[in-house]
Amino acid sequence: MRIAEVHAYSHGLPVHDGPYRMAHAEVWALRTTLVKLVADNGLVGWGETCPVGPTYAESHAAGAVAAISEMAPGLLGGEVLPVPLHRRMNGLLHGHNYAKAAIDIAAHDLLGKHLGVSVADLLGGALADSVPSYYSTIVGDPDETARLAAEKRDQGYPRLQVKVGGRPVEQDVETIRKVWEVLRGSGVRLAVDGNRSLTTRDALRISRECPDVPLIMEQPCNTVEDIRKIRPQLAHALYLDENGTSLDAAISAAGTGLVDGFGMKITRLGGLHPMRAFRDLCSARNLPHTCDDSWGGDIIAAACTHLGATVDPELLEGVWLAADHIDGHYDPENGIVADNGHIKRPQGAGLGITPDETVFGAPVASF
Ligand code: 0XW
Ligand code: MG
Repeated sequence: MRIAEVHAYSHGLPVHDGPYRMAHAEVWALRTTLVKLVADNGLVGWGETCPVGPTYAESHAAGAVAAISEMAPGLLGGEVLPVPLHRRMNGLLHGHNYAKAAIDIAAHDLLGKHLGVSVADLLGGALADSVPSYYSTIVGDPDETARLAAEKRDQGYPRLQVKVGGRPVEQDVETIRKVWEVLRGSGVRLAVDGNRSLTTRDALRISRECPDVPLIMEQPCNTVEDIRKIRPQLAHALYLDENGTSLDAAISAAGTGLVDGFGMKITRLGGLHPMRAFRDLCSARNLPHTCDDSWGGDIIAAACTHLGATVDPELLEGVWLAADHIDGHYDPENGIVADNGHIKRPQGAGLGITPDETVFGAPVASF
């Protein structure tokens, strides 16, 4: 089976309860990029990539379309198999993992449909029919964040991620302490995500002032160097997110004992194929991790869910969905949602969802 056509679509996703606020970003609407691969046998596969604004990572919605357009002519006629596909993509464009990921996901969807197996099967096989999700708050008022924490605890989420940073650290400490008041004893795990924003001074202060709270600190500071500097002084477990920019960076962080786990994004590593290797290296080092993406609709959500289902449940921190902030679904019947804090793995071949492509309008680029 070979690639016969590549189409890119650009679709707006307003944040219906916006803004989604992180330390360095406040987003009201996102632009997602969809890829449709058509094979020479007529089968179709879908992929997606959606940066959460221009300041979260080195990725941009317009850049995704440009990068896909750069690679697409050279992909026509190529096999729909992950190893030759990645070799081709890397020969056509250096970097731009977030754009390559959309093509990689579409190829997995297509290959699964061709073979009559799910994407989870292609990734080695599912260990569960449902995966845990987690809820992520915005950087917000301490009392309001605690109220939300209680609501999400009651909805059955096994994990909560509280965003901090971009304001006086006293407010972050107050927020964490108030949230822990409502989570303590419930079994809900807590992550505190600085999204690169904290000085080493403030990250150390959060750890010192919350010694009794069994939180994990996610990407507190901007660089690996800052994180390495504070690591020996922290009283808490440390996870890397934004700095895990490649498989190479993840291997270094895991192999040198820099971190206790990862928040990981499919698009940051370049797709499901590199995520499979990441999953296995984390398993070898017994490191927990999420299987997320930064934003996006049912296509990226299905990819995260299939991947998450193949992770040792002991090591799966959760699959985050943007669905809570988006109106409607691409697949009107089998849209991906969290129910009771968990997500059912879509059934059927490939990603197991059928997007209504009229939602996306006409392609912005076709090859
Ligand atoms: C909570 N997320 C998975 C969603 C936003 O894109 C940020 C991200 C994170 O953990 O940094
Ligand atoms: Mg994070």
